[in-house]
Amino acid sequence: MPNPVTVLSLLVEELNNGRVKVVDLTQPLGPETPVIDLPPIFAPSPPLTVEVISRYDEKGPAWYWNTLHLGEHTGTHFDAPVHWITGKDRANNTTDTLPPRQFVGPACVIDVSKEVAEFEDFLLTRDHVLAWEGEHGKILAGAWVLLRSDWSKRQGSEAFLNAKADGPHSPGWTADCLRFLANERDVLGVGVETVGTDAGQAGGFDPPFPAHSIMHGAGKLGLASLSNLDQLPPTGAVVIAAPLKIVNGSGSPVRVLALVPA
Ligand code: 23J
Ligand code: MN
Repeated sequence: MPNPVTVLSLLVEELNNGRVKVVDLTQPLGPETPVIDLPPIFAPSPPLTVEVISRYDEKGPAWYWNTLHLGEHTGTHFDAPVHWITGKDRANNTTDTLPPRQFVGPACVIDVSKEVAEFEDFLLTRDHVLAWEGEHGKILAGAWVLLRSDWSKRQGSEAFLNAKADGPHSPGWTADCLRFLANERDVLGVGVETVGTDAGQAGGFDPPFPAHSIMHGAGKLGLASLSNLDQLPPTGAVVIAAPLKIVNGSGSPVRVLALVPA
């Protein structure tokens, strides 16, 4: 008897015949990978350093391997609810206790690349989301909302972090928009192409860092430093983003994949 056709056997067939593509939403992770630059009164997160343990040499004649040293929030990474004080007392709020169901979800991609090209401090509002929904349908509970800004196309740390005398400048979300997404749409989380889920100037917003404060306070997740969002349709992609199972971890570097209809 042939095996029954299931959604998973169909998925494998569609992957094999190219009707479903795997798009890598991850930046390369190396010593040059930009890391968030907080004001100097706060402790910095270190960039990646790599130390060779052995490379087919006297320290290990047949094997190559490295030791890594890096902040949890380096490069393309996952923010768990415990990362922010607003999420610190929630159940299952760490990288090792989040239900793995949350590591697979549909993506709503909001393209603001034209707006951001005109204004680097562009903030997505509730009305922008409502206009997007008018075109593409209501954002489903449990969906990732991904902000396509094309910011990942900026080459080098300086252009990517875009620090000025008054702090970094990069796009993000208004607090009102984030409350709408968390409370009225029950999203899985928000993802961005910039170094963190908040706008560059968000330290001065009310509340400070609203993407962190509001999303994590509601038990929602974050994805930062995403790439290739321009290869995703507005709806219809499925994102797989599973953090390392770090005990008590606040987040982790992550390989983010999207399954996309060709
Ligand atoms: C700590 C403080 C402020 C921010 C962040 C971390 C991040 O963006 C992050 O990577 O979670 S804005
Ligand atoms: Mn982070």
